[in-house]
Amino acid sequence: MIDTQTIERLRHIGWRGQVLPGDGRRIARVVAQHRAGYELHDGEQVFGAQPAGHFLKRGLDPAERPAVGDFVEVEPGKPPHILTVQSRRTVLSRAAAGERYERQVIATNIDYVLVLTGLDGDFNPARIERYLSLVEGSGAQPVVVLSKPDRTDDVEHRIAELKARLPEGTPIHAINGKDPVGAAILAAYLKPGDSAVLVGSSGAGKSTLTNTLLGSQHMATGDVRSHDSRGRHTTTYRALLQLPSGGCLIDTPGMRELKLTGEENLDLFADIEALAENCRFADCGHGSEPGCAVQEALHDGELTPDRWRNYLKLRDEREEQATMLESRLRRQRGGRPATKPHGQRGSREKEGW
Ligand SMILES: Nc1nc2c(ncn2[C@@H]2O[C@H](COP(=O)(O)OP(=O)(O)O)[C@@H](O)[C@H]2O)c(=O)[nH]1
Ligand SMILES: [Mg+2]
Ligand SMILES: [Zn+2]
Repeated sequence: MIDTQTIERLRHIGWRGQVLPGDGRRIARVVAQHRAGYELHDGEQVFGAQPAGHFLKRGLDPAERPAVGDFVEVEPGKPPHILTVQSRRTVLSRAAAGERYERQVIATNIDYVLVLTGLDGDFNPARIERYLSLVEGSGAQPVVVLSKPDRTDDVEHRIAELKARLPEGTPIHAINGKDPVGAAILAAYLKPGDSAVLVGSSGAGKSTLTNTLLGSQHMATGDVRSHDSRGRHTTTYRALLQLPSGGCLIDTPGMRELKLTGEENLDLFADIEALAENCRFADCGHGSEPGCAVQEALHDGELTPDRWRNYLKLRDEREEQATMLESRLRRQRGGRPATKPHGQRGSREKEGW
């Protein structure tokens, strides 16, 4: 169905589709997910909706359920029901903490991932690399945003450190989250129809920056419902917000653990992988072997020990997660569970941040 007005409206909330569904269904975007259901935006108004029964089936990969950022087809009714999730342009996900392998969708249909890190005690290049590894698999572009530049006198040095460490061309901006003039530089990633998601530790300044970007529309962050089913007053948290710039911004709660999903390719460390090709022995363990190109680069200062350690850690984690993902997929296909090729790895180290 072609309905230019509706299509135009949907463009405002980041829809890139061409054809509307028939059958009286409408398209809307998931702006929040609550225990009690979803909040959707159709470019004009926000309304609550329930997932159709097939989304609640046991054994369904949680990553297939509607998530913030999704465009969904909705069947009108009281309440309206989400029937299908339209195919996702990009998906940022992580693996859930814990023993069982489970992918968790952070946000979908996003163009940019704003990786926010405070320039105070929060600053941690290895964690930024972890975020960038997850972003690599998402299809979205990473942007490093350093908040709280007023909390250190080391801004230039830290930017230089990151520039040397991260892939060339990765945008890096230092922005005081409370300063609208400084935050305006992010407009380049929030053009009309664009969507960006803010990720970073709790306390990094995501909500502060979101409010600054919202400017006079500040109040739109919290809608007060007159009553819920119990008659209490509740505040509805909305994750996806339309900004005055025309873009959509998704704020996320701080995530303590950001496990790789196993689908990453770690292009971020391509230079280290290329380096290791130059070791004298094909099976070099990069320890005390003679002719080890890695040890040489570490010795020359070309490779920092911190980045090398982080690479090894992320590489092992990705491998372990990929094995779990593989066996999960095999089980879904009805085959027998795969046994781990590496035997049981004892360590289930938790991130200390
Ligand atoms: N000095 C300074 N404080 C900031 C900045 N950005 C955020 N904050 C403060 O950091 C704290 C946590 O911010 P918040 O936005 O809630 O972080 P979130 O958990 O990532 O959403 C608040 O007290 C903010 O006022 C900044 O650029 N400079
Ligand atoms: Mg917050
Ligand atoms: Zn080596």
